[in-house]
Amino acid sequence: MKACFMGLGYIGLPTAIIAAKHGVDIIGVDINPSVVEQTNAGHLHIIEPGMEELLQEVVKAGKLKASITPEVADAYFMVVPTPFKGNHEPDISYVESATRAVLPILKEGDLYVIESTSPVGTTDKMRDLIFSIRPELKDKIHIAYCPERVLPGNVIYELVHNDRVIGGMDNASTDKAIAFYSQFVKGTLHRTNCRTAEMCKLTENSSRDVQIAFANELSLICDKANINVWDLIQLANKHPRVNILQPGSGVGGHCIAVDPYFITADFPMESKIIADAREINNYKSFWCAEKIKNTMLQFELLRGRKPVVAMMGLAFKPDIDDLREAPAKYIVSKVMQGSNDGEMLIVEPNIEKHNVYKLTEYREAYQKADIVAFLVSHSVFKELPYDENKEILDFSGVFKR
Ligand code: SAJ
Repeated sequence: MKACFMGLGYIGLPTAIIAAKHGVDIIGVDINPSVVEQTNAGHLHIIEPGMEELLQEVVKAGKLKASITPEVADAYFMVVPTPFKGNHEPDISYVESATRAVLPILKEGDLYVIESTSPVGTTDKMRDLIFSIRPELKDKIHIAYCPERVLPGNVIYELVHNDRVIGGMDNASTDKAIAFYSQFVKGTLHRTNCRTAEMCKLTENSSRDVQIAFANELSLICDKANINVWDLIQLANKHPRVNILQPGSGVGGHCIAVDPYFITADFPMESKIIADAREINNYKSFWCAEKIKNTMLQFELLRGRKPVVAMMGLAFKPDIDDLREAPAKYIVSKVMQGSNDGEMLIVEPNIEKHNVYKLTEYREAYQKADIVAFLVSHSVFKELPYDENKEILDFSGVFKR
């Protein structure tokens, strides 16, 4: 079995590596020559614990080879980004160009799968594209949509153990895709059609976004009502059918803050809660920035000097070094914009250097600061002693009980 993975990013590369480890011969394709070069040299260009060792193993064994052009295979996987355009409209142009790149080499009996998070109807569109250019392949190839579900940081485990949803264009396509994934997935492979599988991925991440928005909304209410939101949620969650998530400084990353827009763009009249949740989660970051700025002003008014402010955390969630689409980065830049309100200490214990900010060691920053804003609840922050002499803005629940 030979498989060609189009896209060697955060999902394509780990999936290709795990499939190779389970005996599939892999051609990994990326348009970025540096990614191809690094992959062939056994250097993992993404951040994922334990994955580089596996990459080196499969490259050495000759099971995985990276290239800038696709090669003839038995199965093709589109694992490329689907960002959004200016008005939060999904952009499927990378899926389309990856599909066009494999089109000339597709042959009877092949499997074509889209894994990229995609708006409903994308697989139908790509099927139409394939058959418009290669009409002789009609009913002769297998087409399916199979979204990934892995949590960054825990990919090695989740790629193998999570259940997956597989939506074929027809039963034979679903069978063929299930046969491929069952080579390395131990979780259950659930059968459905393409449109349901596409919507399922969007639903999973929108569901989490809506639940986080509920927690963030509660945090705004509690701030006004002078109630500790962390205590409140803990108590409410003692109810057997209540399970509220945690508020924070906003929702970041490249999935949950993006995918709901793929629903709201296509179904604007029907997706009120999903759209509101996006707004609430975005607003939460703005609110945090305003809260820090106001606390700085108050400090100066009361103490007659400018405060030292510690901004704790830059990553998009706890205990990772991934800063992509991080609310904390937005908050730091918003607070610093046009502000000469004192000394700013920027902290991110999971990275050594940042290309824009000078980083301060977290204990030193905490000790020096008058105002401490916890933007991410990294585990190391939880070991700091609560200091009542400081203004502590605990947006991410570092000191929650
Ligand atoms: N967050 C909160 N409060 C919470 C939980 C999370 O504010 O209670 C914030 C985080 O700090 C972060 C953001 O939400 O900024 C997203 O973090 P996350 O851990 O919820 O999710 P991701 O983006 O790392 O991964 C998600 C996962 N989807 C779901 O849990 C439904 C993962 O399984 C998907 O594979 C991934 O998106 C993806 O690639 O789509």
